[in-house]
Amino acid sequence: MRAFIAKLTRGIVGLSLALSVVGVGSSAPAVADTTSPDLPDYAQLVEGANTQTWTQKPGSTLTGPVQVIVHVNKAPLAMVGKYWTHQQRRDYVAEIRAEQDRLVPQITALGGTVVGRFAQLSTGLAVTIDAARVPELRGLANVIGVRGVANYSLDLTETVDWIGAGSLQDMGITGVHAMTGQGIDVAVIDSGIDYTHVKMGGPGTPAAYAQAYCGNPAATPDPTDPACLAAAAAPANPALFGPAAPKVKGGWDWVGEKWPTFSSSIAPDPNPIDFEGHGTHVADIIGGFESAPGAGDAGVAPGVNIWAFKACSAVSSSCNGLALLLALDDAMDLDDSDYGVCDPETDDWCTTYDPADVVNMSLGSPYGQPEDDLSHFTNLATYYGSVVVVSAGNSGDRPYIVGSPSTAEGAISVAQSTVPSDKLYNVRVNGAVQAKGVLQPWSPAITGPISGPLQYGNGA
Ligand SMILES: [Ca+2]
Ligand SMILES: [Ca+2]
Ligand SMILES: [Ca+2]
Repeated sequence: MRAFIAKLTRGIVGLSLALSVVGVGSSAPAVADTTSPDLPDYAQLVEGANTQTWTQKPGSTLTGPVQVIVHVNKAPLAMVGKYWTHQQRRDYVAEIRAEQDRLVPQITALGGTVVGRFAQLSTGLAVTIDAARVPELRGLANVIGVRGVANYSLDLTETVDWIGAGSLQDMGITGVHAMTGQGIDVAVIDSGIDYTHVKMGGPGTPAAYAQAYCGNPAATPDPTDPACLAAAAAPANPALFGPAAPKVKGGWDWVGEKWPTFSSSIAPDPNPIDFEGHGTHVADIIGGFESAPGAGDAGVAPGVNIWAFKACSAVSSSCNGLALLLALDDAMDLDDSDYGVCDPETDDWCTTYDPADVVNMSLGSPYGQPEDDLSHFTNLATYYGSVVVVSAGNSGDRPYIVGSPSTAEGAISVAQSTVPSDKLYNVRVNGAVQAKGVLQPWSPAITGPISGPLQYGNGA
């Protein structure tokens, strides 16, 4: 938690500095834009998606620690601040923080622990608390919703040329109009990114990765090695990660290195280096460079800037629900100017309104439900101006299987596609049951009858 607190503290320190400098000239935050037909009143929005969850059932007998988001009746920046000045936004973040600070002792008195705060997509608090106390949490003044935090699992799709991206890249248009995604900021919320990879503009050597992950080019990367854990949580090499890096321009690790295998809680740090691998693969598909000139293996949009927000485990295929929410909130202010990290008046690289142009989440939870905060955050992020792309899932062709948050109204839900070389085989079991089986291009060729024990999904 140390780095997490350090980041919040960094914001708070910056805030107090800016407030002390401004004084007379500061104006009150502008009135919320009420002319938009896209979203209802914020309280309605939260309550409307909150009517059927376990957190509201009066007879719930759940006990034991649960993680929840406590929503406050105050619209987040994504709903009100799109056209505000830097100072208006900073003032509003201070208002949000004050309201959150007012609630903290009340939550603590109920036995809860605050484990995260939001401002961009929610004004609420993430809280760990005994499930039996949730109704009391709901009853606190100015609290409009309490929802459980769900974890998600990683999905992966594999095709670039099949979707026509190669044709766009080959149209021969160069310069600022090149069809490569040049200048577009894409936030990849995933298992982190190996920014030493050659496709991310790094050296592309095992030694460079070992240096980044373990602090020693001769080390064998190992997520149980204390030296690796320390290096993977320390600030990254700015030549490979940050504004001066060739591809991965910034981000944050909202989950840390140990969850869930070696620790039950997240431990955010400033270094989203990937160990699991999924996030690097996804980032490469989105915007990887060619591995060598003329190699022809660039990603869909090799001109984009990539931002690495790590919310999925380094050591399993799970994504932490709270880390996902914190990551999506973080991606709405890429340079953290709303928290005082930079000032558009004095820093020419700093931008008042800079949500990621595109947010990618190749992850989900099957049978997606709307009463889910990641769906709620996704809708607000699209309202704010981001295009949010989420995988539909890898769970096959079944009714209602599509996962959240891809089921959010604002998300672009992307399902796996089969390429033309796929073959469809009928599988007949004892002559009575017939099912369809798909061989992927990488499957071994069938040379004769297949036989073996019949295994059901439930392990029987
Ligand atoms: Ca890390
Ligand atoms: Ca941010
Ligand atoms: Ca900003």
